[in-house]
Amino acid sequence: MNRVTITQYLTEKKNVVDRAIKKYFMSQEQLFNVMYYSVDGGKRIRPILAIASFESNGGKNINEVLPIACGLEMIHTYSLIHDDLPSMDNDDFRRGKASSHKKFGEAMAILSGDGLFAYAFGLFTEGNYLVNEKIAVIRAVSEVVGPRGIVYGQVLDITDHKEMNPKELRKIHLNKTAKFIALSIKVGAIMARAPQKRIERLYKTGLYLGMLFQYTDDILDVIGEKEKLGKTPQKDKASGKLAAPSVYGLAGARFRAQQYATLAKKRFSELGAEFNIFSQLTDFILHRTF
Ligand code: GRG
Repeated sequence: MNRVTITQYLTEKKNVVDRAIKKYFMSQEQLFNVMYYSVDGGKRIRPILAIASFESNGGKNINEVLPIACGLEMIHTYSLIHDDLPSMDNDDFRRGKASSHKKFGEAMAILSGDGLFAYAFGLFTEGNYLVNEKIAVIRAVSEVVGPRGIVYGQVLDITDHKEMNPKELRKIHLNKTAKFIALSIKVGAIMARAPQKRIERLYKTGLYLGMLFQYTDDILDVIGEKEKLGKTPQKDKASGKLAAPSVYGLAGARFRAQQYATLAKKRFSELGAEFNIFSQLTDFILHRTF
């Protein structure tokens, strides 16, 4: 698949996810409008990874994984809303528009994040099929979106770092980003009833992809454009955050991103031709500009 077709693949899947998500926000309640305001406009990388994994693992009926993919996006969006709050990263701009607290006030922003987090768990249990798989999904999700995953990553991220420490940087990247990316691939495999060994291999390989994702995020923070990114660049240096370019320099960060991509692609290719799409996704993430 060349660059045009991977773009087509991403567009197609994003449209499927966008349509599915919209159906969960038909309520005219103000809270639902506030939640949907933030959910709307993301790249949908995590749900797309879940769907790609489901299909690569032989899953046929996309409707079995779609509610779970949407739930992942809701949890991801909650984390962005809370990350943007004045007490956290304090950012007024997200997904190409005013961030939630800027538009609706801090209290509504916090509550909309809380609402999205809880709403997601309802989606993980939607329908009376694959009940055991859904329990495994909920277990995996709760491990990654809690105090041993993104919440821990956020705690490390807001901590004052006195020195440029590669070990600490790796811990932050792993917890705030890589585990969630790997989780997205894992839940697709669980829902496709993949063998346990492959689910574990996919999770481990997903961690490389997740590290790559955060490296490119850090690099784009230095070289990216606000309009294209849909968020404020040049924030890491301004806020004294530990990020790949501050630890390794821009060239060093690019080199390490390339290494993570190579590792990820090697592992994905070992899984067989059904997983080719993951090598294409890896290249896309390595070269992304938004
Ligand atoms: C639990 C409050 C709380 C936060 C924890 C770590 C974290 C979650 C939030 C920090 C936000 C952040 C910088 C996370 C790193 C992951 C990342 C690169 C997010 C941006 O994801 P994209 O690029 O964004 O997929 P879109 O908007 O396209 O979905």
